[in-house]
Amino acid sequence: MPDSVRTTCPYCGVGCGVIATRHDDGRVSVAGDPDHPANFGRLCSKGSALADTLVDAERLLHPEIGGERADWGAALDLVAAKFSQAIAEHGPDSVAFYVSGQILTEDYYVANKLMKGFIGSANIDTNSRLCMASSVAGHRRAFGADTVPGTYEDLEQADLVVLVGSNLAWCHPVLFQRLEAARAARPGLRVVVVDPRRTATAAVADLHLALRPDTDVALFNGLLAHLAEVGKLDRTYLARHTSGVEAALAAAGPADLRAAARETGLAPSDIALFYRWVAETPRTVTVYSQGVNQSVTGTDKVNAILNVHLASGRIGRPGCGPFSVTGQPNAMGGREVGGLANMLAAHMALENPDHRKLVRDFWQSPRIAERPGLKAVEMFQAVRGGRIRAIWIMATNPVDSLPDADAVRAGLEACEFVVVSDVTRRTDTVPCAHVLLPAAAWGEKDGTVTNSERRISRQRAFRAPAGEARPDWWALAEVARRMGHADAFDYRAPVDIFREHAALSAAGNGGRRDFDIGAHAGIAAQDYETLAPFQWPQPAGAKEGRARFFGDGSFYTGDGRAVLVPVAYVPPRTNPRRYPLVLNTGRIRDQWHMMTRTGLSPRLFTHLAEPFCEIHPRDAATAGLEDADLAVVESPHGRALLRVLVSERAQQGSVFAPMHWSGQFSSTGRIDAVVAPETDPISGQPGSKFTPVSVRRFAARWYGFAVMSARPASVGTDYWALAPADGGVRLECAGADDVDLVALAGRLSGCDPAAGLSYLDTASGDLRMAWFEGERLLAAFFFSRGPVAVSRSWASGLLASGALAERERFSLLAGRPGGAARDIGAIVCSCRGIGVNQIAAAARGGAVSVAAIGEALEAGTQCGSCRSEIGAILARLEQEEADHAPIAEAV
Ligand SMILES: Nc1nc2c(c(=O)[nH]1)N[C@H]1C(S)=C(S)[C@@H](COP(=O)(O)OP(=O)(O)OC[C@H]3O[C@@H](n4cnc5c(=O)[nH]c(N)nc54)[C@H](O)[C@@H]3O)O[C@H]1N2
Ligand SMILES: Nc1nc2c(c(=O)[nH]1)N[C@H]1C(S)=C(S)[C@@H](COP(=O)(O)OP(=O)(O)OC[C@H]3O[C@@H](n4cnc5c(=O)[nH]c(N)nc54)[C@H](O)[C@@H]3O)O[C@H]1N2
Ligand code: SF4
Ligand SMILES: [Mo]
Repeated sequence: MPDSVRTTCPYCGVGCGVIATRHDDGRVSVAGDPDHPANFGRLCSKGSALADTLVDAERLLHPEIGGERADWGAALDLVAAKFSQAIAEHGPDSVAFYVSGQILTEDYYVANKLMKGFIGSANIDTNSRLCMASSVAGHRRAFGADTVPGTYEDLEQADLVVLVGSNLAWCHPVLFQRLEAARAARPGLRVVVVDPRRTATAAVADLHLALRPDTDVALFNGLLAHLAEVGKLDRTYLARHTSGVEAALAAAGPADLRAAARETGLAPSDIALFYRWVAETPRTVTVYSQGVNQSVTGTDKVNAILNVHLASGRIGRPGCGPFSVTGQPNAMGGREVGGLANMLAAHMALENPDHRKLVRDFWQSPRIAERPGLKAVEMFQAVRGGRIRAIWIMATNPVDSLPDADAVRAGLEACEFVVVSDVTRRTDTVPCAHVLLPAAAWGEKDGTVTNSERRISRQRAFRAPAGEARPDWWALAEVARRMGHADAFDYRAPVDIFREHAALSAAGNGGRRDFDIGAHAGIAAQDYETLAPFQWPQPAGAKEGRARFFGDGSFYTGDGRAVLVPVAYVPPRTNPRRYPLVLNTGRIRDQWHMMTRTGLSPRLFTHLAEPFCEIHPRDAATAGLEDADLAVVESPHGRALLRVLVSERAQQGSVFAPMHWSGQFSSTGRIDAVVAPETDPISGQPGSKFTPVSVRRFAARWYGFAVMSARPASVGTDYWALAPADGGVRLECAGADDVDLVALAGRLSGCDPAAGLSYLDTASGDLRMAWFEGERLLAAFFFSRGPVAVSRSWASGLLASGALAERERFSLLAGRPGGAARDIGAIVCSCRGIGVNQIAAAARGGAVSVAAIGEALEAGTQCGSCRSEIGAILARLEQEEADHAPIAEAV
């Protein structure tokens, strides 16, 4: 294998090009690919830590049946037999596949073909149901196809970028960097953020509209009405290329700022400013993400946004258009192969008999699914009800990521036959499996992915699969073969599948369907190897892909006109007496979903290392909560125990919790156990951002923080959260009952309680213990009656420091750095490991801008994801300089 391989980042939908280089000592390093048109060499914190995840430690290395090692042949035979048996006894709709936007297009294509064409059911759905389904449904209602019209350059060429329900700075960091670079070059480019929370993205916006949760339709209906009132509708465009404008305007109601302000909770002046900016800016791009999609009114939110763009003719031209950014690396690829239960392959429609015939003829399949299958939430309800008797879960963790997650787990535990394909055994879904199939991971498998701007890029292997891991497409094809479909699944390599997928996209197309990559239908294996990133569509004969759709005003509806869908605003349902707050959930900067991969990188935990809930100071006061307390967040579905972060970033009435903490990293951080399984009636997407909850203080008798050189086999305290650290792990814990803390520390660290150093402050009750092997730290524990006030970065740093001077060893018992040792404070820039205290010191030394901090410390110079936080620290410092107050640890 060559030393350097061009591939694509396996995390977010920006789809950055990555160069992986193997060094002589076997080490792999990664860098951004300067030639990739998504990132031009940039990477974010997660992308640049990819090499840390290439460890075999927790990998699933061979198949297992019933918890015992098995060989591939036996495992595949069993899967085929169990699926065949269920189908024979209970029909094709008694089995299901639940797949993921994190498998490659080739894997996805095979899964969809097997289920829809050969098993004959449409019971294949994907975690994209939790992610993009409302956008898909909205696009199809408006455009007649699931088409993303624009391209990343539009954000750079726009004069106004409106980010709705998108924390772009943390979730699509490289695209955000491109936007920031464009703003720096052209200060006239304005950014508006529509998000109930003051996110890192909102913090740098020209205008932040912190609307009440789920009131977006009121805001955008109001905008449509405003554009009509001030004469900014493009009447020519509307007449030529659209239908439905009158109905949409009627549904939006009269222009009424005060009504919009009442529904959204925003100041009328802020709404007026926003409306004015949109009205006067033809080059407007509206980027939207999960604050829009993950809602019981998600599809209507999408169409309210699309209506504004269609009504003003701002679509399909440079620098303007609606832009749904995708979350997962291959969310788009999954949509292209028809991985959703209500879609057919190649953007064809399951409900269209001509399409069904076309696909069936193309596949030469014995049957074709005739009606939509079960959507994710319904699918797992059917598992629970015993209607699904065999399910194959691939590259997703429904036990953590679906709403009402405890019920999902109970369903899987009761299911007759569960197959899980994953790369790791450390997930909460793995224990539910009867058969475990080890999948080849990023860097070990070949195929293609499509990013948010419809750009198809290659993922390429640069290392041998761990153990007996095999690519997902192979496992699927082997099962298909064993179910009697050998000829149709006779693929030898991913290129065979890609060729077929490309050919199907072109079959009977002739411009009638948006997705057409016919130019690649005959691609040679060698050309697939070197395939450069391209945007679809690229029909047969086209030299290159196309950047934009709809510039010509023709759409994929029956009459070729776009549809403005009338959407009525419906206020969200709450239950203020029992559940006074609304739980909002989402992402943090340095973690990816359930942390199965980012969780392997100590540096990605330096920013935030615990499951938390962000709550407004007034709500905290009402609930009797203080910063760093623990809180029970509860809904009728379940509860979570989380660290409290009191912050004005939260809107009053809302609490925010990250989605990332699974049972692998915490006792009770699984937030989806709390989230309600309410879905959008059109898209079936859950409203993961809106669950009425109660929040109360958890009465802990003791709190602990520890660093240890090895992960304990189990923790078992009421609250705990583990995170890797250089040289070991760090642990937060707490309990409601008094326990023997010395014995607890001994059990967790595996050290003899009598052999360590310890210090008990009888007045405060603080207890500190440390164990050493020679001069090297083995474990240190800090217990306190209240939340433990010890610098986490300092204590964790000592684990990896090797021999400690006597003074440093004793400083552990004092609970703070002694002598010359400096506490760098909480890490802000995880790429360079720069803490808040270092930033503060540099600022006092004269580095008072984000750029100057970058020059002085290199903080914020690699991925740039922390730049808005550095800015916030500088602003706070300036304020505090005035007050002569010391600066606290960030976050
Ligand atoms: N670091 C990181 N990046 C990721 C991922 C990750 O796990 N970690 N996952 C990837 C995936 S799969 C996805 S889907 C994307 C998601 O990317 P985003 O959608 O940007 O991320 P989220 O944090 O889920 O939610 C975005 C925002 O929606 C806001 N919101 C909540 N309710 C409402 C509302 O009613 N209206 C509006 N307007 N906003 C609301 C939330 O406050 C939140 O800030 O991120 C991708 N990128
Ligand atoms: N409350 C709440 N819940 C949410 C969300 C939210 O915002 N709030 N967001 C939702 C969204 S948008 C999404 S996308 C989902 C994400 O949630 P999940 O889909 O559950 O996310 P992951 O934990 O990334 O699961 C991917 C799994 O695939 C494994 N894997 C990685 N590569 C491969 C491979 O090549 N083959 C196989 N077979 N396995 C592989 C990983 O180890 C991991 O276990 O969560 C959803 N749930
Ligand atoms: S922005 Fe970050 S996570 Fe997303 S593709 Fe690029 S490097 Fe990967
Ligand atoms: Mo997602």
